[in-house]
Amino acid sequence: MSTQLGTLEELPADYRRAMDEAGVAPLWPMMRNVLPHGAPNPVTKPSHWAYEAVRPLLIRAGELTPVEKAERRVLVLSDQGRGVGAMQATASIYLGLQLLLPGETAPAHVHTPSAVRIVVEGQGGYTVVDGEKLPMEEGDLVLTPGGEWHDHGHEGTEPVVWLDALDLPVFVYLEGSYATEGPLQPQRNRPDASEVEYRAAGLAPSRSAMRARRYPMMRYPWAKTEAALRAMAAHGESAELDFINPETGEDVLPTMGFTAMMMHAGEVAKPPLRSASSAFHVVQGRGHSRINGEKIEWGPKDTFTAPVFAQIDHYAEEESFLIRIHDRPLQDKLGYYEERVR
Ligand code: GTQ
Repeated sequence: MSTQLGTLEELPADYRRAMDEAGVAPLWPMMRNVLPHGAPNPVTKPSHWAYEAVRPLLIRAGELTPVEKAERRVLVLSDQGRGVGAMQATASIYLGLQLLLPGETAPAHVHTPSAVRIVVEGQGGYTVVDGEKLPMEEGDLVLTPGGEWHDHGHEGTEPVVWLDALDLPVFVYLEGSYATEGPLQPQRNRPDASEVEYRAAGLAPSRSAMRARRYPMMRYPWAKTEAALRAMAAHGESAELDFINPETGEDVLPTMGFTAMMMHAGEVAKPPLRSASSAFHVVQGRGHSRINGEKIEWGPKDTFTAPVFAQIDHYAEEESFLIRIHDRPLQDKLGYYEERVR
């Protein structure tokens, strides 16, 4: 039913020159580029980063570039559809692997984009957010929401690596991305809120005594996440839990959402087609996924991505735990998040 739209070549040369000079262009030859029929036409391609391939390069970065010369010592995971150097893993999600060596600190700064760290390996790392010292253990999710000061440190003896997920591409696109630098923060002498204030599901600090913070919980310890997934999956098939703000029940950040998934060995998961893009980080386990027909074989600590509306089949060859990073919260706010049955 779609009519063939006119092309640029059909138009007389003098008219095209005159439009150029006037700084205008006809919409109709470009219409389907920006408004394709039925579904978007993503630039993003399924991409996969094997941790065993990236880790040696990260360790070498530790030898070549002192943290003082890097501010953040990060290797950026670039979407294959955009090419190496692209600061996008999907249209809206930036991913990087960050290395901190024993005794190092990464200076305090604050920026407009929000970040989440997913700890990949090592012990003794920590992030200070708005004065609160957050320990970083493998699989932990640590938030540094936009507008909150944060610095990183390392009190252990082996390298610490984490995966950074930022909504940086959105802020760059909006010409809203910038940072301010400052001195390392004094640390509050108390355990983080996940340990003392929101330790048990269904309990929160008494309303009479508290001034609710916008981001009340900054760390989601993996030990608790894994225990919750195991309890759920013990009574059925695969389990998936959303990470939420314990005060509002909403997503942990304005633009990015996170889930924890558990699949039993031999299990297959076929989620609906989603308008959100996604990245998967393998906390533990091994398997493969077919993303739009492309096979990605994944192992522990690997990361892979799927474009919007991708057909995704996961096969767990071993018991597997994945963290899914997605941009549904942003799409919800823009009013177009959608799922399609397959
Ligand atoms: O740790 O604050 O991967 O500001 C990119 C930008 C990490 C960070 C990144 C950042 C950070």
